[in-house]
Amino acid sequence: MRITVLTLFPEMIEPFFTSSIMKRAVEKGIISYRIVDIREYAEGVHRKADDIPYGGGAGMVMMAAPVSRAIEDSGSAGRRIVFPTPSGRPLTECYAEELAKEEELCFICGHYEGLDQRVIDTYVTDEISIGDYVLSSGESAAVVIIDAVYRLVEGVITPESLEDESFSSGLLEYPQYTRPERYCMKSVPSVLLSGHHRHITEWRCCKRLEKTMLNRPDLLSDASLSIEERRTLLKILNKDDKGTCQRWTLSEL
Ligand code: 6GU
Repeated sequence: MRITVLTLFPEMIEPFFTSSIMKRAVEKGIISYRIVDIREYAEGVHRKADDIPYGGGAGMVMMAAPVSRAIEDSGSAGRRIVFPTPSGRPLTECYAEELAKEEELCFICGHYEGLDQRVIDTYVTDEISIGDYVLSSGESAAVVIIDAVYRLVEGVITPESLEDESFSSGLLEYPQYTRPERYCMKSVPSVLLSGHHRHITEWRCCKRLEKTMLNRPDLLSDASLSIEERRTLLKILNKDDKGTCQRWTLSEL
């Protein structure tokens, strides 16, 4: 996958591509990237890339011309072009999977109050929001979107790592532990030391349901739960599968 990032602040983007798993993906040749400084396409001695909004209001708007020139010059016109914005379509794992199929992705990082709508109308294929809050810059949102997408590209991480994780089944992840067995008076749950694979699977299933119920109850209605998972969920909810209340304690989980 080839990733192009258009930005007024290249120094905010570069470290992401030269660190950790992304660094390895770039070295392996699975991902290639290009960071384009929009200011290089701005005119005048001051290389002005933003101006006041028509109709009044606070803040500055990124000008159409420098951004358009950067898009055209990078050969991204007509490709999938993402504009991270709080007023975009919400990013989900499913959306990330769709973007991961692309050979080429371009990101325009907005700053100030926004980007001239004519650039969006002409070039942008995807306006994406990463959540219901406002960030001061599009760069951090672009990095979040790129991270969610590139890791799904074949060869970046092992298929086993993707299999069990949050959202892939519609549920959140179970807790993980590593050595030592005791740390600060806290022990690793004994089931994980038992070597009993069925019990471990059941415990993890239970924890995923419990965590999802506590942190993201909205996900449960959409998750396709097996009969066994439904039974476990009912048990967590303190009921048996006939809806009768049972006595149950936290330590059983
Ligand atoms: Cl994509 N950009 C900005 N600036 N703020 C956001 C966002 C994006 N998504 C949520 N908040």
